[in-house]
Amino acid sequence: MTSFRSPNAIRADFSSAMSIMYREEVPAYGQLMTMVAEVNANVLRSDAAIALNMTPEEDTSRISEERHGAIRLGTEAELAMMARVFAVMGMFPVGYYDLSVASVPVHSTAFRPIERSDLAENPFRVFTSLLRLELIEDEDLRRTAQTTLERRQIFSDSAIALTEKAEQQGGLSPEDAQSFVTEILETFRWNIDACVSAETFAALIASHRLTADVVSFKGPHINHLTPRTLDIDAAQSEMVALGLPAKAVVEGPPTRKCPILLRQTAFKALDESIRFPDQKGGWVKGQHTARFGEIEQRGAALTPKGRALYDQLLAETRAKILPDANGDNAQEYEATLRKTFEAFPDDWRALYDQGLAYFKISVNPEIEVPASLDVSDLLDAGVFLLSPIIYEDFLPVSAAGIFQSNLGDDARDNLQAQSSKEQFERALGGSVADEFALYDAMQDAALQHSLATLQTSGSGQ
Ligand code: OOG
Ligand code: NI
Repeated sequence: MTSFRSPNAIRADFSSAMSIMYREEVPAYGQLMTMVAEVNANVLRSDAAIALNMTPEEDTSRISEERHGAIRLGTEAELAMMARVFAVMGMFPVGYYDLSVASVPVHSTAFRPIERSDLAENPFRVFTSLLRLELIEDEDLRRTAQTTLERRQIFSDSAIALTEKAEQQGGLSPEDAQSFVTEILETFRWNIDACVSAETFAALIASHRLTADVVSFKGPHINHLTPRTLDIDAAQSEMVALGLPAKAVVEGPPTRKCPILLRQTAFKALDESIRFPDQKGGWVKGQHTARFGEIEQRGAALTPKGRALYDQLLAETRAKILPDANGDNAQEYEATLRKTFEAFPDDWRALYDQGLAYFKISVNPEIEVPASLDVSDLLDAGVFLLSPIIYEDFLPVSAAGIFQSNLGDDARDNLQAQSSKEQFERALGGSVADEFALYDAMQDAALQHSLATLQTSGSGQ
C-alpha cells in the first residue's frame, strides 16, 4: 500500500510555496516577513512571552510559519471547486461573513484547519470571498460581468484531476501532492493581462473597485498574505521605519497585557501595471490596485459573551471618535479605545472566570494535587494552568463598517444575513462550521483531559 502525504503536510507545502511566490510578486512582503520574524524572536526572548501564557511548543513553534491569505471568487462553481481543493489540504469552511453590511459586494468564509493538533502543525487559513453579482445595480454591467466570469476556468485540468484523485483514493502520494501544490499555485498567481476591455474595466471600477478586481482577471490572484506577529505595536513602528506606507491606526482591540481576538494593520495597495485587450488584437496599458501588505497579532478567542462585550466597547469608541484616514487623530483614537476597553478585564483568570474567553486548561506537573477536583480550586492551587485558545478567524466587518449597519434596521439586517448565508452554503455545497462551537469543544476537551489526568495520576484521592 502506498502511503499518502498528510493533508497537514500538503497545507504546509502550499503555504510555503505561496509565500515564495508572493515574495517574488510583492517584494515588500519579503521585508515584512524578515521584520516580523525579528519582532517575534525578540518577544520570545523576553518576559513579555511569559505573560502571554502560550502553550509551550504548540503555540510557539507554529508562529514563524504562520500566515493567512485572501482571495475573491466570481462564481458559485468556483467556490464549490475551491472547497474541494482546500479539503485536500485539510482546510474547511468556518464562519460566515456578510460584507455587504460594510458596502462590499461579497460574502465570505475562512478555510482553515479545525482540530487542535492540525492547527498546531500549521494554521494556514485563506479568507475566501464570493462576489454577489446581484448587488451590481446596472443590469447591462451585471450581465457583462456574469458572462465574463462564466467564460473563465480558474483551475488547470491537472488541478481538477488531482483533486478528484485525492477524493477517490482518500489522499495523494508524495509525488502527486507535489504536482497538486504546483498546479493549485497557478490559480493564485498574479497575471497582468486583464480579460475585459479598458472600457468595461472602468465601468466595473465605477460600480465597485472590488467587483472590477474579481471580474477583470483570469483568476483569483492572492491579494495579500499576512504574517502573524507577537507584538503588532513594535511591528507597526518597524513598518514606518522601513518606509512602508502603513495605515495610521491598528484595527481591532487596543494594546493589552492579555491580547484578545485580532489586531491588524496594513500598508496600501501597490499600483500595478496591467494591460487590456483592444479590438484589434493588441493591448492597451492600464493600472490596478489590488494587492496589499498586512500584519496581524492574534489573541484569545472570545465566547459569545466576550464577543458581545467587544462589539459593544468598539461601537462605544467609534460613537465618540472615528479614525481619520490621514492619521491626524490616531493618538486620540487610540487613547479613547484604550480608555473604553478598561471595561474589558485584562487578566487571564478574570477572562476565564467571567466566561469571556476560551482556554486550554493543562495540568502543572510540578504542583501536588489537592483533594478537591473543583476547577476553581485547582486554578487557585496552580495545579491547573490557563493558556488562551488562539482566535483562528477574522474580523473584516467590524473593522470596515458594522457601524454603518447599526444605523439601519437590525431585524431587517438579520433577515438579509440569514438568506445570504443559505445562498452561500448552497454554492459551497455544504455548511460552514460555527466558530464558537469549535472553540467551545476545544476548551471542553482540554478540561476533560486534564481532569482525567488528575484522576488517573491517583494523587488526588
Ligand atoms: C479580504 C479581507 C479580509 C482580513 O484579514 O480580515 C481579510 C479581502 O479584502 O479580500 O483578509
Ligand atoms: Ni487579511
